[in-house]
Amino acid sequence: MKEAAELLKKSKHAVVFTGAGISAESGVPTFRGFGGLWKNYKPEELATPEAFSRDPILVWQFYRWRQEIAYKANPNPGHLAIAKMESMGVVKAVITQNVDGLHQRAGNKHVIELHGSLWRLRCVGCGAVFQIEKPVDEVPPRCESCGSLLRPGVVWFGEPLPQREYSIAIELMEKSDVVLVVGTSGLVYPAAYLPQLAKEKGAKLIEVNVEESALTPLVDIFLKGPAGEVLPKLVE
Ligand code: BJW
Ligand code: ZN
Repeated sequence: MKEAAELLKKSKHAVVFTGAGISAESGVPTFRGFGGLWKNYKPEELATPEAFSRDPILVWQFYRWRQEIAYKANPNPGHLAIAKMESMGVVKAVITQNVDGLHQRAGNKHVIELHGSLWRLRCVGCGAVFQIEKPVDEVPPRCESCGSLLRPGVVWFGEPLPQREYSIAIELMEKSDVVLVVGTSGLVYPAAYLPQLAKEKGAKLIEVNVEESALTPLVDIFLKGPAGEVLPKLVE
């Protein structure tokens, strides 16, 4: 813990890379593991473009439920510690796989959303993008300008990551000297490739997780425990 805190303090360009585990203590379910969404729901029936064409109402019921959970949730001490690291100038950016918007609500200004957001909708007809603040009222929602279906602005399996976000993330990782990896299984690509890239470019990796992940063999320091307990200790 002390060593990790020192590394962060001395860093010139530290970046945080987060997954669903950072929001677990806010009551937002993770995907894999205990209580994970993919234990009870099949990703191929809910989180692919094919699923959406087949049954947009079913897919939207799932995402409206996820919006409701995220809407009621609040940033936890883990999110707040990361926000403090950014305001102190220790952390330059947060690269997240999460779609819940909790890093922004915690106060982080520089957040790269690799897998999109629950709070953006995109028209499948005209491509218009709508920013929302609350869960959708009706499912499926429709486009104000052309009447086509709106889809959740998230990245489904088989879809490319948003180009701009992905290239900013690569640049940040290449520049980083310390990467703090929090609450991700490291199983989903190409996102999981980013900490590996930083490592190849010479960065030190610190991981916070309740259990070992696919990225653990790569890291220099592994801090075992819930993000909401470990991260506040790092900024003390
Ligand atoms: C705690 C904690 C606490 C718990 N404190 N820790 C290479 C190899 C094999 C397969 C592929 C490959 N490259 C691509 C693929 C295919 C696929 C993929 O990766 N599949 C694997 C699963 C096998 N990838 C894709 O399809 C990607 N697209 C793509 O490759 O496109 C190519 C293409 C190019 C050009 C044209 C067309 C196509 C897209 C992947 C999109 C992933 N989307 C999802 C859903 C987003 C929308 C939604 O939210 O519904 O993103 S899937 C889901 O997984 C979500 C997450 O962001 C992502 C990562 O999960 P995460 O965050 O790591 O969560 P968990 O649940 O896995 O782990 C939680 C962790 O927290 C655990 O470790 C716990 O221990 C820990 N934890 N409590 C700290 N309190
Ligand atoms: Zn439209």
